[in-house]
Amino acid sequence: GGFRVAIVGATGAVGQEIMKILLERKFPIADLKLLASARSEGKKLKFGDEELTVSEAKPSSFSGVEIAFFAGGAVSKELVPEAVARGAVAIDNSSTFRLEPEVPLVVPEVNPEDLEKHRGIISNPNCSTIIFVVALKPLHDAARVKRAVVTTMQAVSGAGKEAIDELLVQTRQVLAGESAVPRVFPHQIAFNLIPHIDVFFENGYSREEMKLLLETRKILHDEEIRITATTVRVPVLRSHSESVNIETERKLTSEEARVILKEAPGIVVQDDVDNCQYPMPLFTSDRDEVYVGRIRDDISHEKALNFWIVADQLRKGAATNAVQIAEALSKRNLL
Ligand code: 2RA
Repeated sequence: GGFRVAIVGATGAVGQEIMKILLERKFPIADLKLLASARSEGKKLKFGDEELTVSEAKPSSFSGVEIAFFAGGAVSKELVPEAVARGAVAIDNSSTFRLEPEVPLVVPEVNPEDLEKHRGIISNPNCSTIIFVVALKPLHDAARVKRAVVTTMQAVSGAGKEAIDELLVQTRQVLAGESAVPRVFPHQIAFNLIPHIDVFFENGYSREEMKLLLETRKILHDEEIRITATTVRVPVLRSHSESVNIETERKLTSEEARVILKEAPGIVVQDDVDNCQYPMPLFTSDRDEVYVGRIRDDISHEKALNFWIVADQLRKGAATNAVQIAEALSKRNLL
């Protein structure tokens, strides 16, 4: 038994994580095709006790494929429709189709029912959106969130393998008293913070900041919710962190919110400041849950709360969510 699976972008940070998660979660695979750009043709990658050879991703690569994971990037625009035309269901981590009306944008703990209406493509939300909506959804259901103010601190892994290497190399350069040369980011990232992820629009917001607003509205099916975001690149390797303030329709105390979050799917509450217990990237990396802490009433507003979210960007922020979508599709006989 098992599915005939393809991974496009298998050699990148997210593609490698998808392979790891498929094994870890024992997703049933009859055949796995590793696809990437021409320059990766012939590369050998380990998959459990097998060694698989990467081939160049082309339209013909998808013949016979049932599930095609797209790790992200511009290649999705051309190849996702080719995969679907050949009968595959495409789970796409790129932003290409996320806001298309007929494409479900899904976090399985939040809006699994949206999978029912897929027509071949399911989009994985942006990493900072995924971890945000996992924590927001239970509070939104309980007290209706009217507005959220979010500041993210995003690990370099969000910008891929080269970015991870860049942070490590620059850190060594600085410690060795050499000048750190920025290549992936607009400035040196080691020992720095860069409030600039993706391109800026006329309204002064970056595409990353607008994704949080537009994707959250689609996932929660709530076009009223107001969100203003600031997304920042920080010298952390794997996990994204988010400082959140929400204003709710019905007053929600921090005690009530803590109980709700403790019971919500995919969330671990780490909130005991007297014992220095709160979510931190060093702790959450290589885990799948969304960690929430620093839950407290907003002393400046009678119907608002602050909390702090941290989760592994490569796992729940990308690969784990994509594999969970495949599991949910299989369980609902939607493949
Ligand atoms: C980033 N969210 O962090 C984007 C893509 N993963 O760079």
